[in-house]
Amino acid sequence: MGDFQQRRHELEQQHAALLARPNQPQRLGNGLYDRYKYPVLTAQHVPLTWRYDLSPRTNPYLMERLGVNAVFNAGAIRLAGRYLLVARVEGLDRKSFFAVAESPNGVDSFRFWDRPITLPETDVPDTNVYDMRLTQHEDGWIYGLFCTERKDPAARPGDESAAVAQCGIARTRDLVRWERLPDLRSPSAQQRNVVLHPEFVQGKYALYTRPQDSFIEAGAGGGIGFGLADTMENAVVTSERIVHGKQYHTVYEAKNGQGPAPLKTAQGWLHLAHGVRHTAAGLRYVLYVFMTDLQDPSRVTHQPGGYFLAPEGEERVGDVSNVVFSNGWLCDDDGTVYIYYASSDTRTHVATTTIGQLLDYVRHTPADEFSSAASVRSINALIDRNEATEAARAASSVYSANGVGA
Ligand code: M1P
Repeated sequence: MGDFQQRRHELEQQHAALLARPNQPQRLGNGLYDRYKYPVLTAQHVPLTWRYDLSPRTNPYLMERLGVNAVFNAGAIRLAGRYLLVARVEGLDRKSFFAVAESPNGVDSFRFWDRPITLPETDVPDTNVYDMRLTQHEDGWIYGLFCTERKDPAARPGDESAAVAQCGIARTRDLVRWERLPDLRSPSAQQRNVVLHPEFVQGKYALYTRPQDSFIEAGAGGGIGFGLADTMENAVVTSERIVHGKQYHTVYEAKNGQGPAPLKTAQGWLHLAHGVRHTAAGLRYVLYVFMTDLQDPSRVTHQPGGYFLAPEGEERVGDVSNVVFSNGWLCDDDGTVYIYYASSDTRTHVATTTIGQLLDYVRHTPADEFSSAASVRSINALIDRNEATEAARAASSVYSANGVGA
């Protein structure tokens, strides 16, 4: 076999082995969820045909021609029994695009469909698109809401980083053919992390928003907002109300944003969100969970203190280090929940839990009471309860050791 054919063979073998690699839950987690050993999607999962020119005539060195930098921030949906992710694939040129990857079980063997999504553009073409949230809406459509980024037309000459972020909207029935709708209009200068609620609220489309004053800073109006729109075909939110705001000395002090569309349970809507805080090493992104009222999904009913999931080990390092971010989760009929989260804007992971565990977590985890003294009171209350439990256990073992009650 010539060098070209040998190299091609080895690349194909390596790619096939990666896609076939079984994943396993890590042992003895925190009881909230099981993290899995391997990322479910990385740049190396992207098909060779997207990256290499496979002709020995035009690519005699078998070079990667269109390399991929990262695969992260994936929307998720269960469709006709399939586990599907709409991943953010970022090329070496820094442009992101969307691509569907499918798995038979939700935790491994994710394989990209043959081609990336061809997303129609609006009259004002996007420079970059990313972070799609998928919502299977009760109107029958699957909506993909994503961030569309364009250079700021008001940027000073020479300022090549000022940008405008808005909420792009597309809809589909099969994730293959997409209809692009006009971008969301809202009272805020910029928007990111906008998510469509799966049901009508007061007969209207309900949107979680994240108003921001500028491209990076959420600014004065930050937080998870909520607004209603009459239609998605020309979506306008005229009034946005902050339902979960940023707050001093919490894991969401700098900014926060709704993750995927919330999951409906008998007790309320479960929400996954990201919170951002300042550190001397830069911003730190973690995930947190809260629950809202079944009838009024904008009313927070339960808010456990602190974070739910934070970057660990190799997750802490990547293009934008110390970040976990999630815009995709899904729930099986048996109540298993698959949380797809990205680490450090580089790769995509899965953690599994159940609706039962999440409900227990939101209902029984103490809230943040916003001071060190209050945290110590919560710990002491827990120790008191544990001592009482231990005392009861010791009394019952003496009781049975004495043969009483046998
Ligand atoms: O780099 C971390 C994340 O930063 C942005 O999120 P937010 O708007 O909340 O700061 C997004 O660009 C996201 O894609 C990215 O993962």
